[in-house]
Parts: sequence; structure tokens; C-alpha cells
Amino acid sequence: MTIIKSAEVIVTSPGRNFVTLQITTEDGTTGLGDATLNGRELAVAVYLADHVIPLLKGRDAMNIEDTWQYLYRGAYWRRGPVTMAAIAAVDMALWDIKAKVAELPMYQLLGGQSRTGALAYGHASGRDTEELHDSIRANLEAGFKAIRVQSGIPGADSVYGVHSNAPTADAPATPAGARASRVLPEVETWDTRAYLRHVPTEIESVRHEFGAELPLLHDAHHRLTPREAAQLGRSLEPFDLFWLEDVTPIEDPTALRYVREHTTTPLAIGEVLNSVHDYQTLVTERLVDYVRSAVTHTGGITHLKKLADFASIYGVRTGFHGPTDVSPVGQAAHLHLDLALHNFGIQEYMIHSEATAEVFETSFRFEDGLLHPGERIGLGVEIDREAARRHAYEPGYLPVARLHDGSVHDW
Ligand code: GCO
Ligand code: MG
Repeated sequence: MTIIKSAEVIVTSPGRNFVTLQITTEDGTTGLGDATLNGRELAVAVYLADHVIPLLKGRDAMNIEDTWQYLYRGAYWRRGPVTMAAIAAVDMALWDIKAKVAELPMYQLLGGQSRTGALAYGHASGRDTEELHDSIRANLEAGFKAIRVQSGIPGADSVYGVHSNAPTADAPATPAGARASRVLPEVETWDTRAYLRHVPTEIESVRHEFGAELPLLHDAHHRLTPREAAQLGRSLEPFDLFWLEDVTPIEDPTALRYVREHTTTPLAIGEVLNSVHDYQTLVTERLVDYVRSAVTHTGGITHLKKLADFASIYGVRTGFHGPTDVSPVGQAAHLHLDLALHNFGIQEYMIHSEATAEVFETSFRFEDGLLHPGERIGLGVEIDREAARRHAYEPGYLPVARLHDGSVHDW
């Protein structure tokens, strides 16, 4: 029987917080879904426990599309990161169950393998040029064939995405710094002019040191006006970026019209979007080259597949969001999609900590710069409930950015 018998929310913090939904059917098949929303984790946990789980019991686990529409349209209050992360967790868990019932790795249900593996990019960063180059070398040694480059800015104490740690399982980079025992968010100071002056010089130094072939990416984290973004895109054109990410704030997709008119640097956007509808202007006007949503924040496999298929009609490719705040369950779901989708572009891959790997045991492998979900049936992830219990939830916040005059800026 594939009738849903029970569902449970598991909150654990092996190095950082994760919210996981486990659904069990009457015949004892279990499925896992990721519901982690960095810095706002418990909102999704409560949404699932109080508003979604009571609706799941007794439903046929096989009817994934119907359950998706039931939770989305049935709520009336649709979209938004909390709702879409909750629906995503249910959706992933149901695909996991369906693939287990079919005794197939999940990508087989999406049409099978379109490639031998998904090109992954790692995160390199440094407070200065030397540290940045060392971090790139560490990424190359770890097997990455594409690298995101973030650097410190002279005069700024801390900058988004810059860590002194190498991307190893022992010392994983943490993008958001959401785990903190402090009560209030960390405050970073931001200076756009210094950033616009400095970043091109760092990327030039990287091209000089590492050659023309290595695909390089950079994330501006929504901090620029369209004119500033156009300036940055233009100044980076000689260095042939794979993509420039999230240049302008997400609320106004039409801001990218100006950027597009002024630079040929490829653009990626979307990690904070959570619906295919959010992409209508971006995709139909071809304002971006890559869509960046995460399966965890965009309604799961069902909805992300719709986004990818919509984008494919316009020649836009995928670059799913894969920081460590997407759990190994969410990342596994990405890898199944990456393998199957024809318009796959690249996959972000931040290696989870060893503590995380003890809680979530995965089947995915990273070989020769490519990620593969493995051949285990379902999504290929098992959760160790005992290990999960050993890591209690820790409240934490993402940092906040302020300008030199004290006013709040986009972080
Ligand atoms: C990325 C993202 C992350 C976000 C983080 C917020 O490109 O990986 O920008 O680093 O900041 O996911 O929780
Ligand atoms: Mg980003």
C-alpha cells in the first residue's frame, strides 16, 4: 500500500541547522524531503507540523502532482519561501517514495540520464589575493573544474562569501554564517565603489595565475543598481566569466533589461525566488542565462522541473543553488534533476561538514569535477535518527549589511 501513514519533522544541527520531513507509507516505505530555510528554519518546521502533516495522512503517496496542487492551491495563501519550502519537502519525500517503490534511482523517473555527471562549481575566497589563489588551488586539488571567486575588499572587515577556510570536509566553507550562539545578526559594512574598483583586479589576477580555460563565477548578492551592475559586467568582460550572479535586488526583474543592454557577461539569478511565475519576465525576455532556484525553496522536484522546462524553451539553462544550507537531501534531488535535464548548465556544490555527513548518508559521488547521484533507489539519502538527535537546534541569523553612514543595504 502506498497510503501515507505518518509524517514527521526532524530538526537537527550537525554544524548548521537542517529541517527534514520524513514520510512513511502503510507498507513501511519512507521518503525524505528537505525543508531548510536558512535563518528562519522553525517557521517551516511549524508550517509542516501544524498545517501540512495533518493533510497528508491517508493520501495516496503516488499522486505527487495532485498533492502538490492540493497543498499549493488549497492553502489559498500561495507562494513565499516558507510555504514553498514546506511543499518542497513533501514533494521530495513523495518522489523518494515513488522511486523506491519503482526500485529505481529517482533520475530514471525524470527520463533517465542525459549526461555522465553534472559539472560542479566550488567556492574559493580570500581576504587578499594570496589567500584567494591558495583557496583556488585547494578547490582544484579537491577536484573542482569550475570555481566561484569571492574576495575581500580593502578597508572592509568582512564581505559576503569570503572565508579563510578551504573547501574540505573538515573545514567546510559556510556561506551564510547562520549558525551562531549570538543573539543578534552580525553586521557587515558595505562599500559599493570600493567593491566595483576591486573585484575586476582580483579576477584579472586569477585569470593571469590560472589561465584562460578555468570557468570562473562571481556572486554580487543583489547589491548593485542596474547602472552599477552594468559597469561591473562590462569591466569583467575581458575575463570571460561563466556567470555573474544576482547583480540587482530580486524584486524588480526589469532592472536586468538595462544590465543586458550594456554587457555581454552571462547573468544568473534566482536563489531567493520560489515560483516559476517569478521567472516569467526574466525568461521570456531572455534577461538571464541561468536560473538559480533551489529545489528546497521552489516547491520541490515537481516545480523545479517545470521551471527548467519553461527555461529550456527560451534557451536558458539551470544552475541550481547548492550552498551548505541546502541539506544533502535537497542536494541529492538537484543531482537527479541535473543528470536528467537537457538544459542543465552547472551545479553549485559546497561540501557539507563531516558532522552533517554522519546524519545524512548519501549515495552521490564527485569524480573528475562531475557530480553523480549514484544508483541507490530513491533519492539515495538515509538519515541516521540517532545521530540527528545528538545535534540540537541552534538559533542563528544571516548577517545584515550597512553602509558607512549606518543605513541598511542588501546583504
Ligand atoms: C550562493 C548563495 C548563498 C546564500 C545563502 C543564504 O550563491 O550560494 O548566495 O551563499 O548567501 O544560501 O542562506
Ligand atoms: Mg548566490
